[in-house]
Amino acid sequence: RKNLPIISPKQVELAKMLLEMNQSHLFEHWPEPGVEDDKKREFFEQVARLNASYPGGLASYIKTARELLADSKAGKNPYDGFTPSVPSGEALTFGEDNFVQYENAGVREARKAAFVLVAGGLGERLGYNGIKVALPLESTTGTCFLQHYIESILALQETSCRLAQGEGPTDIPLAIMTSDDTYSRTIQLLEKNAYFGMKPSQIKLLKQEKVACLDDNDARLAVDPKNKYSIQTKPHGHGDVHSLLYSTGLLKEWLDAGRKWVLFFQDTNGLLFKAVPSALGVSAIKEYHVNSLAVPRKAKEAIGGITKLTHQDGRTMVINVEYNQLDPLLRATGNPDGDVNCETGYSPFPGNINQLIFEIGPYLEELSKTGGAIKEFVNPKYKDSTKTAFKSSTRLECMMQDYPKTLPPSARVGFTVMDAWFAYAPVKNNPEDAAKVPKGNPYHSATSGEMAIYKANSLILRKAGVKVDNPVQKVFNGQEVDVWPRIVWKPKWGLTFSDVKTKVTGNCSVSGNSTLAITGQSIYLDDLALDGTLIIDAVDGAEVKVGGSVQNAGWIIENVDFQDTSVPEEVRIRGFKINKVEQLEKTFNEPGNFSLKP
Ligand code: UGB
Repeated sequence: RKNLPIISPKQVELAKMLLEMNQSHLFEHWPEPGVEDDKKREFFEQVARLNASYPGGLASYIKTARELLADSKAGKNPYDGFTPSVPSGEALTFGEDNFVQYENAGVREARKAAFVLVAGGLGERLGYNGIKVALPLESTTGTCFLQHYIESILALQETSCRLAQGEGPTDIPLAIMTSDDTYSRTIQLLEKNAYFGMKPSQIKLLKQEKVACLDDNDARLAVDPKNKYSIQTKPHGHGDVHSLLYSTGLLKEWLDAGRKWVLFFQDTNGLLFKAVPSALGVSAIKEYHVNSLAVPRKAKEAIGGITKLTHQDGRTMVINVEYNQLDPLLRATGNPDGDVNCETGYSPFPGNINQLIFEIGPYLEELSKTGGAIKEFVNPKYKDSTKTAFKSSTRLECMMQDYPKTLPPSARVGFTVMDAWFAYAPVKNNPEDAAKVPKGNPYHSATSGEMAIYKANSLILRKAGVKVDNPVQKVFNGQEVDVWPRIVWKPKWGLTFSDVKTKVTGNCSVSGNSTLAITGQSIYLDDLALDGTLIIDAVDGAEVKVGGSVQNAGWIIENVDFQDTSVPEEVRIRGFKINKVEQLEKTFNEPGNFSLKP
């Protein structure tokens, strides 16, 4: 205490708390008062921030850390007493009648929704230097993830509000959770692009704080090796989103404005919005408080498994079990082979894609009890088997999908399984790691993420009656992928399967080496035979019928090596670039009816 500068009474309280919590080492190397007092004050400012941003404050963080570290040292299994089994949920097949019904219900419901994008992660696994939402989801139009997400929400808003004929809430809000790593670059991206057409007031940026690192099993806070007046911090995980929505009052604001649903999603899944309308329809019709989207999952694939857990005392819950925990849990509960594929060729446990839909009322009620605190975990890397020292400092972490862990059994927790081809193609792995993914498992790379968009759009057009050629196999950055015709459209052109069907008539065909980019809303394909590249845009109010034969040399995909630093990073991580040799490009700038028949 003798080393403290003059500080406010609040800061004195914080200092006392730290001493009571056995953190006196933080002050050990401080010089006498008068020396570096500014830095000491900065230290207390940081402590105040860490204290305020954690439900229950720093004392509670340290207490939980001690408990979790003791459990980890004792080798305690968090799933002790639980037996896993395969849960039952709603399974949807794209284009089938019940899928279309759910889509229709979901679109009607969408005006009562709010979206939350968790984008605080830097994506270390991808090794990309920018923020992930700024990456193009495909290189045909170069649209970035954030633009695509915003345009998808605007398309949902437009259709949903039109169907509601002015009743109820409009302007679907979007909250983006950022961190110190992503906050400024996310704002810059939005400002530079006029918020991609959304009203700035519709978008709220939240910022998650990092949490204090821990040096040992007694949860002694780690001093930053580069600054003795600072506590080392690391990200706490995407689970922070719940306490942020609660503490900022945003959730309450949404509920008060008549909103019913909140949809959480991750930073790089270009297929997601093809699954959103039907999944929201499932939530509405089944009255789910919590609905997790899932896809068939290959055994041991690095995505969590949705699992039913039954405790010896009779408690049950349907929850995501992270991929590194599912296999040991199965082995420990009478399944000696662990996590293996069943006769379908997939693990019987559906894969969690961390797209979650919550009903706001019950969600807010729960958060008012917990303050948004989520069950945490700790993952220390020990120096040796005595588990007394760490290789490097650790910290508590939390995941947004663990929210249902504190819910009472009466909560309606369900999930919806969809084929991955139209629901899930994240960009998470760098080229080298992706190339090592076992054959048959998804790469989850920039290469596969882009190819998945073309495949999904090709298959959707096929289902709508267009003759689309089969894909060809190619290898990019060591990954073998199917290359379908490069078909892309704006969300407002084909938000749902029913929308796409109304846009396609007659005998249409698209050849394997074609590119089709549709960026206007009212563009109708009627007896179109495409063998080459067609880029077509129309302002709102222009209705364009496109038919006849379009033939040209088109756009050609060329290999790029990911190590070739002369090529921009966002290009070389996909392993190919597009050589725009020849195209038919047409823009209709005036309202009215038009026909394009080359
Ligand atoms: N994120 C944050 O916003 N803040 C953080 O502190 C950390 C991340 P990752 P992860 O879909 O394949 C999840 O790192 O956590 C954002 C599920 O837990 O891409 O390894 C970040 O910006 C897992 O069950 O994924 O694994 C990104 O948008 C499985 O479903 C999102 O959180 C897996 O995703 C996810 O972060 C998957």
